[in-house]
Amino acid sequence: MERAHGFTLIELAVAIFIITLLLGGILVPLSMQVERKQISDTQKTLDEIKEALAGFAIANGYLPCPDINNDGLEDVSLSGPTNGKCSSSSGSIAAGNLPWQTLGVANADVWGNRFRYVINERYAWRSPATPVTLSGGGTGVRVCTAASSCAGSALTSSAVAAILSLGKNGYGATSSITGTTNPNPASADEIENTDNNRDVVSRTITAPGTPAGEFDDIVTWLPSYVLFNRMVAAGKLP
Ligand SMILES: [Ca+2]
Ligand SMILES: [Ca+2]
Repeated sequence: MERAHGFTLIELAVAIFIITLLLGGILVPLSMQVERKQISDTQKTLDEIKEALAGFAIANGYLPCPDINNDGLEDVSLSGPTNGKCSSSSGSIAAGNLPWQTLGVANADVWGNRFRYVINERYAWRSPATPVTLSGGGTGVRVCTAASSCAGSALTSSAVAAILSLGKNGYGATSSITGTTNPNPASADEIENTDNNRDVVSRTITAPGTPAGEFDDIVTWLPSYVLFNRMVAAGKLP
């Protein structure tokens, strides 16, 4: 009598084990690929926003103020001693969310959170009539690679503005979906990017629990000389 050929239980178990290993090998890089795409899409959007900011300055002679009430429109003080200055002004810096509607750009990053916007407030003044001058002025936005030594690791100390996505974890960001603020960040470098002062951290992404601490913010900035160049080319400066 001939025995029917087929898989024994052990053979089946081995086959399933191998298939599981193969699937795992495919699926992990896939999720990594999606994340990489989300990050590069965000960088592209940040570059577009930077172009829109330069265009806004060419059209108006000043940059927009941050949005602080989540309606997408810049918030400018229209009376009193701060008349014509940003509502979010603190010292020489104004910080809040990107006024996406004022600029006509994306209203959120790929994770559904508003972009943050930190500006040397001098460039957003409505008075004097020409706040952007070749001599600059005020205290610039400082971009560095570590909050603990921002002066010593500065990439620039004179940026006109910085635009940030608070990354996949979105800590400290305003959610475009709920309109509320997400949980606050825990690491020093991510806290630096939500604390409304002139310092902004831009560095490589690191996971929670690593020596450098959790960091997934994506940052770009508008250097003063790039803005001057655009405005001179457009005949709006000097
Ligand atoms: Ca607003
Ligand atoms: Ca900061």
